[in-house]
Amino acid sequence: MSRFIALDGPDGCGKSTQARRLVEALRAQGHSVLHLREPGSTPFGERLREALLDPSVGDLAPLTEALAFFAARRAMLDEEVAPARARGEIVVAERSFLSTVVYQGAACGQDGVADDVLRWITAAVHERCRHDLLVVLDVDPEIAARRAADRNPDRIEARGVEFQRLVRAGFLEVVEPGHWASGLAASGILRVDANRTLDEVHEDVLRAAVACIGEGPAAGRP
Ligand code: T5A
Repeated sequence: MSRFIALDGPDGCGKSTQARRLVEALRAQGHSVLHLREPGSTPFGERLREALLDPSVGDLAPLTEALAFFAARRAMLDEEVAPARARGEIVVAERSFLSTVVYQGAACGQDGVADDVLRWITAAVHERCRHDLLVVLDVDPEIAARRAADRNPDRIEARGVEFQRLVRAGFLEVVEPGHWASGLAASGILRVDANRTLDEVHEDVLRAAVACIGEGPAAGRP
């Protein structure tokens, strides 16, 4: 039975590592799983990713960034997610629209893209293809920065730990029950404490994914 699951959270929360482990665990259980990342996973999306993360591109207005992330997202939904769902596969993606809501919205304060604009574009981009489960890996920015200390920061990571504090606060807002974003994922949005060991985080992520896969199909879902 097809499911669309995304792992999201601040920079360095461990989502790439956890996505890899989740994909391996689900495949070991016999599921057919497609592993994607945002932005990216299509030729168009990977080109946009290169531009969006390139420090030499410099500053962009939050709306400019948001539209580019949404463009890459829609291409991924059309070219990768929808066909995989039609084949009955499970899709595990790194990041989701929550990142745009947080990074280009809440974390930019007064300059951020207005919430009602983000809500409208999200609904339009996901009109035919929605998530089943969104997992937010919540991490202390200092811990995340230490984990990623040996890497060269990309254009967005270069905004530093203060920006990551705003990003974390933004993710904590979207996981609140009643936030409009949870209405776009059939099994809702789950916060997982990602300050713990890799194994502890993996256990929670896998449990949530297995529960989501075990739930009956939602109306209209393949
Ligand atoms: N962005 C993205 C937006 O602004 N808007 C959007 O709409 C979207 C989609 C690219 C950037 O774009 C922004 C957000 C980002 O700034 P990205 O490639 O996902 O997105 O960038 P990062 O989040 O920076 O990805 P990273 O690969 O750097 O971080 P991960 O995936 O969170 O972390 P991971 O798994 O690579 O782990 C980092 C290190 O920590 C260790 C790992 O082994 C690794 O060495 N680690 C742990 N160590 C101990 N305990 C744990 N629990 C650990 N978890 C991980």
